[in-house]
Amino acid sequence: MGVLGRCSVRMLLLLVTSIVAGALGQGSDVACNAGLDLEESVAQELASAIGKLKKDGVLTKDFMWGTATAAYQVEGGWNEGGRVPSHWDTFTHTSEAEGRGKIKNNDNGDVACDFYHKYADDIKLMKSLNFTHFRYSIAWPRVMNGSEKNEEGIKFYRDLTKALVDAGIEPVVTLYHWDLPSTLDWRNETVVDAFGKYADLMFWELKDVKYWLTFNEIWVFCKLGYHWGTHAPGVVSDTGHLMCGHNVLKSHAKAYSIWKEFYADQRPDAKIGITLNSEWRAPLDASNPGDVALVETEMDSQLGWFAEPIFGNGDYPESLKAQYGDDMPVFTTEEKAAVKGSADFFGLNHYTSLYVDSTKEYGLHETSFRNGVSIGPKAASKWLYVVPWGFSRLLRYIKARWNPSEIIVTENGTSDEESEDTDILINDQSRIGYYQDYLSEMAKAMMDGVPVIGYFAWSLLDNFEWADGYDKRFGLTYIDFKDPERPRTVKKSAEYLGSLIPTVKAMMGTCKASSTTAGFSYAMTNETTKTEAAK
Ligand SMILES: *[C@@H]1O[C@H](CO)[C@@H](O)[C@H](O)[C@H]1NC(C)=O
Ligand SMILES: *[C@@H]1O[C@H](CO)[C@@H](O)[C@H](O)[C@H]1NC(C)=O
Ligand SMILES: *[C@@H]1O[C@H](CO)[C@@H](O)[C@H](O)[C@H]1NC(C)=O
Ligand SMILES: *[C@@H]1O[C@H](CO)[C@@H](O)[C@H](O)[C@H]1NC(C)=O
Ligand SMILES: CC(=O)N[C@H]1CO[C@H](CO)[C@@H](O)[C@@H]1O
Repeated sequence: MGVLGRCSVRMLLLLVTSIVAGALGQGSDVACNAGLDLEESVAQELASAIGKLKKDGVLTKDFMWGTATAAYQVEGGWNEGGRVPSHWDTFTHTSEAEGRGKIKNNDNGDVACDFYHKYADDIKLMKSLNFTHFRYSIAWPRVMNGSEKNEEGIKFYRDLTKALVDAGIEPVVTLYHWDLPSTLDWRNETVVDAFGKYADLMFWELKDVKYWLTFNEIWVFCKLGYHWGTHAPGVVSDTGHLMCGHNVLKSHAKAYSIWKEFYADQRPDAKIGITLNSEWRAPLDASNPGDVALVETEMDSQLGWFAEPIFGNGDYPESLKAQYGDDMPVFTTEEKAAVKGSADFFGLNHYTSLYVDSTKEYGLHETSFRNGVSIGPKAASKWLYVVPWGFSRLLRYIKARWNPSEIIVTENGTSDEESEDTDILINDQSRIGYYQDYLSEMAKAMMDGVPVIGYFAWSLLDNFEWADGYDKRFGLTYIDFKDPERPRTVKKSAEYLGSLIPTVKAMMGTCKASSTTAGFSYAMTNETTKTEAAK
């Protein structure tokens, strides 16, 4: 189907041209993007952007190309090897009325992708797809039961980490991707010390890990778990999410200080950060100052809530304090000092964008539609519209507001609806389009100096998609969840990324980097500069 076939022939010609040009010392004379098809031009944009960041000394190692997963979404083995229940087990095992009914088809993660038993094959798969990095999370209830450590669970992560390193794949480890031991509660401050002990244990045990993430998407698990109650532990409350967020920030700062005090000196090439999720927001009407001002407020309510304390001034944004008044938790002076600057890099998960409409009341401010037209084509998940231009806006915004020294895109991807027609799911052309368009926008932001040092596709495997159960498929690999063996079938999008990675590498240095040096401004918050690559 042409996609890969056509590419390889043209790629070969291009490579020969560039090798010859390189040998003649005129590598930069190859006209960037001229005569290239979309796939090649995306690869060339990325090669130029990576080359620029290398030249500027921002990118000191090779660019990180990875896929991402999370323990509860893929592992299964929920009661094996001494693992105790997490609040997701409790939530998915209760009666329909209490929790299970909130999950599509009453699904659960008991078996999931059976990654617990199949990880060795999955590492071979990543290797064949040319990924250099793998992001996975540790299930806290697998490695600790109460305050004791569980050797068998720890051994699983030691073995997994070693198998990756042996295969030449760099591990990137998230400590918390939503599976809290069921005896703990994020609203209760006792969780802070418990998290510190857990983090310390894992730092000690997994000595080969160079990239640590404390938390994944605080906004999602606090808001959905303790405000709307659609995720575990299913708490519906006006202020639960605020307490949750507060204790998570303190737990994060605690883990960071343990790392700095006991590990950082011995492991100078290792880093620790956090992953925050954010949509981009554009004013519904760019000529309405109310809409333009609302962009910042709404960004504060999702990204600024956590990014401002960690990457900014150590405290919550003023707009949040104004909105919540006395309900907003307050940091002590010492806590502020501990939270401020507590990350070596900025992890970002991004999927989609929204409009904000200041003429609507609070709670109805955000919309995916302007005059009845959606902000982009809809994916399967009800919240996910495909808006590539929002990605570069968001990256530029993060640089302009917090200026982190390094950004790692720790998740990005799109979903397909479950279907009986597996051919459609495997021949996933729309996912290829999503990756091409989003990567092209990322490259543009990088050319403008946004320090992106790595990109992780969500996800390696179709998996347990939380409240959507197995109904929404985000994987580069198709899994038949009705088959007890959980067989994997590589999708077209996996082949696309697998061929893109070496193509980008081969194109490095074939083209002169030309920066457009555009910074961020709210004037850019609409789609007028939509890329020519986007279809
Ligand atoms: C916790 O794990 C340890 C080590 O595997 C085991 O000895 C202990 O009995 C476990 N405790 C509980 C409460 O399961
Ligand atoms: C907080 O957790 C501790 C330890 O589990 C418990 O003793 C205490 O009752 C909890 N506090 C609240 C308010 O739930
Ligand atoms: C991975 O890279 C190798 C070497 O460049 C290439 O031969 C192979 O086709 C790539 N894999 C995929 C899935 O494209
Ligand atoms: C988008 O922004 C440009 C420049 O700021 C402005 O001229 C244009 O009217 C805006 N378009 C929409 C649809 O908001
Ligand atoms: C805010 C957001 O987009 N969150 C999504 C991140 O991606 C995962 C994929 O597993 C979704 O579950 C989240 O809803």
